[in-house]
Amino acid sequence: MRPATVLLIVLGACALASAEQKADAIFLKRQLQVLNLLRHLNQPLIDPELLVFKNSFSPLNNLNKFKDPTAVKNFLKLVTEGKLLERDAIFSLFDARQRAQMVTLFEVLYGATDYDTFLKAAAWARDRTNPRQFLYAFSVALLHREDCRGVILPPAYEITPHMFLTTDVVRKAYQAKMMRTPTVIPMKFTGSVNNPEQRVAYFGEDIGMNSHHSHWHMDFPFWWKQEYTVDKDRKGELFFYMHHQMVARFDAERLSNDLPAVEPLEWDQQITEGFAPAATYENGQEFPMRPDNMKFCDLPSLSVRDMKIVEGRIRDAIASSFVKTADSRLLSINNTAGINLLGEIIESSANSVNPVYYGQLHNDGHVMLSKVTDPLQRYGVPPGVMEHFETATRDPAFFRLHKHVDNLFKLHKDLLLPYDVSELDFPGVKIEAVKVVGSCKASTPNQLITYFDESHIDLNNIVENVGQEQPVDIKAVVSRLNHEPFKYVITVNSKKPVRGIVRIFLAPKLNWFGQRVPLDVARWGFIELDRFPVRLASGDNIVSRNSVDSIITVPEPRSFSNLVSDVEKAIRGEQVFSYDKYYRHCGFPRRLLLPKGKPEGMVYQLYVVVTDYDKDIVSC
Ligand SMILES: *[C@@H]1O[C@H](CO)[C@@H](O)[C@H](O)[C@H]1NC(C)=O
Ligand SMILES: [Cu+2]
Repeated sequence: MRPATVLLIVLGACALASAEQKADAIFLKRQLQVLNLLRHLNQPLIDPELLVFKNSFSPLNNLNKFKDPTAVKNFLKLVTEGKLLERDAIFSLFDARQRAQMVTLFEVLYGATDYDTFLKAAAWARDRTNPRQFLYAFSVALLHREDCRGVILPPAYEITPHMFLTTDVVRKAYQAKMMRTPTVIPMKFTGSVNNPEQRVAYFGEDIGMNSHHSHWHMDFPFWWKQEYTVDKDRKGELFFYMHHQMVARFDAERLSNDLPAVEPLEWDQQITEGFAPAATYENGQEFPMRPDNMKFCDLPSLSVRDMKIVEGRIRDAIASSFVKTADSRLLSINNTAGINLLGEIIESSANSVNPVYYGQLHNDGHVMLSKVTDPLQRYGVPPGVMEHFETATRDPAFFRLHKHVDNLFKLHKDLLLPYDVSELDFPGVKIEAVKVVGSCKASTPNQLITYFDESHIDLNNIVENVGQEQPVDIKAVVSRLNHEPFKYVITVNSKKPVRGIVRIFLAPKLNWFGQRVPLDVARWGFIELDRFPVRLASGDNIVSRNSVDSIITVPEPRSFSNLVSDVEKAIRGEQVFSYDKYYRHCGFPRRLLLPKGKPEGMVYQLYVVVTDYDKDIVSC
């Protein structure tokens, strides 16, 4: 094996300090205010306290309470001159003008010097801004403010359910609301058995997966500026790694359904698979359908030729192992930092060393796909699902685009000199045995069980509320992949007491043709299941780790209405509300940790590595 692409990233280390604490009155109040602010986003505020802020707060009279008074003035100018995106328009992060407006609002909110100003400014801005534009700026600010640590954002699919649900469900929810009848509405995956791609729709359309993807892009915004105090270490590398894992997982789900690995998209070939989202934007415009076999088309300001030219330059950089900076310097990417430079360039993020020259291949790829059905805007068709991070993974073309992007990273990785043994070896430490054990007593060792079960989506936010009337309990129910919890039992022998990092990976044992492939080929498709530190004593150690503790995943989020009622009960002193300042919001849905497999069983290989903690650890 050429271990050239074994990744050494230690993100989990930061999460180790986590500890739950009991929420005090201040925290509870903040949590409730945030929930009230995000409720019925498309309707004007109704919470009396927030209404006061909305009507009486004057950003101009409080300029000294913002780190960036210019941002405040600029945003105010947009508001007073009526230049902001209309409330009922469709906000797109990929639209430079709409994004610039959002970033200005983000800078206002993020730069508020204390929590009160942050909240007042948010309440003031909320009804003056496009709801999703506001939501994105507010969420990113909240996730990055010290004084909001631990505050929980409700699940994305319950704040803006239109972005996650199909039209039929939305319509039934409206009916139920009008009749004031509590209702549970079943949601089906789009498409039909006539389309083989539909077999993996449960993955691409999983609400948790879509939320995760959009959350990741809020934690690592491509527009993040270096002047913001939070440093996004190795953001470009993480862009590669997160999407690489998504593609590997998609391919594992495909194999579980007898589908071959996803093919990369190419700019001058037909997009074989169409996609019909069967969904409607909040403003009533339908997400467009893309028929089978469409070709990429030139957009008014972006041509297919541009895409190929920019990609050619990226390929040149990879092959020559240098990138050209905007001020005409050459930077080597033939080193461990190269993947980060390349990631920033390909995404492209504000950190790209040369956005003019290398373009924004990934972002523009999303736009090329989202606008392919009406490229010249002859029919005023709104953008497709690929335009938004919270809807993109529904479309099989998302994975095809990301396979294409992933292959560029692979080209680069394959050109790196392999690590030598001394870089990866952990002398004196040896893994003697590994097994996985199901949580259920009757389970067979090394056999893991997956199944589908139901998950509920709280639809209270989907329909307008009239005055202060009691909400009607309306839910959607979706079928989602899940698995029985299990644990890894790893026997590690050590010659002396040491600390190690354990990494666990999984991949299907056979490819689509039923062949075993060499580990060096298979490694690119391995899914990371967990990564954690261990203390090893001398002699044999039994390392036992529960699947639910995986740092790759997060548990099911609390629903919007449960969050509200839990906080309200805690405020009244009826129950304790615990929170964790270091809670890691971002993670793959726990339910999707394992690929589906097959009813008759499917063989996977588990790959476990222990490396030297002291060499791996990144202090943060
Ligand atoms: C990358 O650097 C190594 C030495 O560290 C060298 O052997 C190799 O040829 C370089 N590769 C390229 C493509 O320059
Ligand atoms: Cu993405």
